[in-house]
Amino acid sequence: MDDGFFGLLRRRFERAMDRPFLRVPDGATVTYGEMDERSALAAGWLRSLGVAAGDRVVVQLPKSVDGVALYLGVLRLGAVYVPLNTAYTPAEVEWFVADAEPAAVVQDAGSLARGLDRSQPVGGVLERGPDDLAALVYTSGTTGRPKGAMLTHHNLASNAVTLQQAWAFQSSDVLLHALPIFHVHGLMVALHTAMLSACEVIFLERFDGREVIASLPDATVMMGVPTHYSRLMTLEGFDATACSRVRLLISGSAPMTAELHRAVAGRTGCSVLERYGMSEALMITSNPYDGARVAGTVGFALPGIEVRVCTDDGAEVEGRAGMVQVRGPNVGPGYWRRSDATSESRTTDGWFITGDVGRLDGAGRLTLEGRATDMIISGGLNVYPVEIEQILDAHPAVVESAVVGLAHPDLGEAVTAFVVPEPGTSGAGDGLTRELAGTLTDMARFKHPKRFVTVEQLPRNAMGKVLKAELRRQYADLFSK
Ligand code: MLC
Repeated sequence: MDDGFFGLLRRRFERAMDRPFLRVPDGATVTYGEMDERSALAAGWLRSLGVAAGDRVVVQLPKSVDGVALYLGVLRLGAVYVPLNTAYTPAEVEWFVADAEPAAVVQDAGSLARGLDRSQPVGGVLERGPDDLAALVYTSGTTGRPKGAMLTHHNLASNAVTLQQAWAFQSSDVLLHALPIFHVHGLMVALHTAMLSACEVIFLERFDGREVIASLPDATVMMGVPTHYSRLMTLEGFDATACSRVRLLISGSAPMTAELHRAVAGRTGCSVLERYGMSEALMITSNPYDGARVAGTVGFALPGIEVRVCTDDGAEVEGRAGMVQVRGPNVGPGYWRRSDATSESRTTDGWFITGDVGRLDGAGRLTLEGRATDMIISGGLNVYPVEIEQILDAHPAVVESAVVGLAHPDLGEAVTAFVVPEPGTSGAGDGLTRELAGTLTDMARFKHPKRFVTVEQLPRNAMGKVLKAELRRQYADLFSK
């Protein structure tokens, strides 16, 4: 037993109590010492609500300093953090709560602030073993039923230490943070690395291109999804002068096109460092800090982590496309209460099957080439077509539907629904579209199709399987017109 991931952070904080941690938009700064105290209050508040070690705490809150304190309070108490996208609807949250069976659900920032102000701090750090759960991060699945990816204290700690070293984080860094903190990227890549370095974080409530550009001159590092960079490219002021202190622009959560990579370098003088990861395995590969960052590739396996590419029959290949598999201290123990999904995601010799298709070159550099599943990544958020198709197909005016991701200049991929209306359906146009959009109200807005296209039939192969690749090819320019 040891004191887990929070213990590791705490030992770092102890040497940095007076140092600034979060700089918030009104200019105020929260020091590491203040955050330490606030997290002790959060642990006390949770304890007063009956939360004990091992219990899940579901959190759906706007990004805030108290939200960070709550996360650290959960870890400090040895409980399990379950972050939810603020866009999830009450019906979606209900599902997650039923699955996670939490001891507490925190959705109200006001109650959290009052709770912290009144609680008795828990100053110590509860003992935790490396294999104890620290977080459950929900991801949807190919069946449309979300799964909670389990992450242990050891997963979090090992990945944070690896990233801090790989990206040369120092206490003198200033990280520009405009990501949400309910996902791995904003929480476990950005904040963990910063906290482990005890550096300062410019903590923006959300991504706003102008605000980011106004903050850039103080920053040494920024992390974002490709959509953040493509939005910055549409604005004046995203240039080498704004980036004069920046030593590192990092991109992840979705593929960055080689074109965008080159455009950012041309404007700012910074070669974006693209890295690759996922909720189930945190960060897996990264382009080098020292060395060529090759546009369109996600770099090399991080130290201590192994990546291989295998064909369907399990043969390991180099220079050819296959399924990307990973093994290492970053890989979580599986899906919460889903031993079926856990074993499906492992090879018999214990590697985690990512679901991404990629190619390794002779030097070990990975290029991603697609996905084995039809998952869509829209603006850095994963969307599973089946979830939407099931609802559309249930509508009486719909024979069948197919949801695909089409290239989109802002979102990377945009959710697009192809719908075959029942013969004789009068409004196979706007009327039907409005009606169908209305059936999706229990689903977070970011998953809603950006476009509905009515078609007479869906393309199929000889086996009757819908050819989504064919739809993607035929309608490739839908969003660029
Ligand atoms: C918002 N909207 C989206 C969307 N985000 N639609 C599709 N895809 C998205 N990603 C929609 C809203 O539903 C709303 O629609 C409208 O856009 C305006 O909402 P908003 O909240 O004002 O949007 P905006 O602030 O512009 O957000 C866009 C964004 C944001 C790209 C800045 O989505 C974002 O920060 N994405 C990053 C996600 C992230 O952190 N991913 C990491 C996953 S971890 P309407 O119809 O209601 O008007 C992971 C592992 C790893 O993948 O390796 O990192």
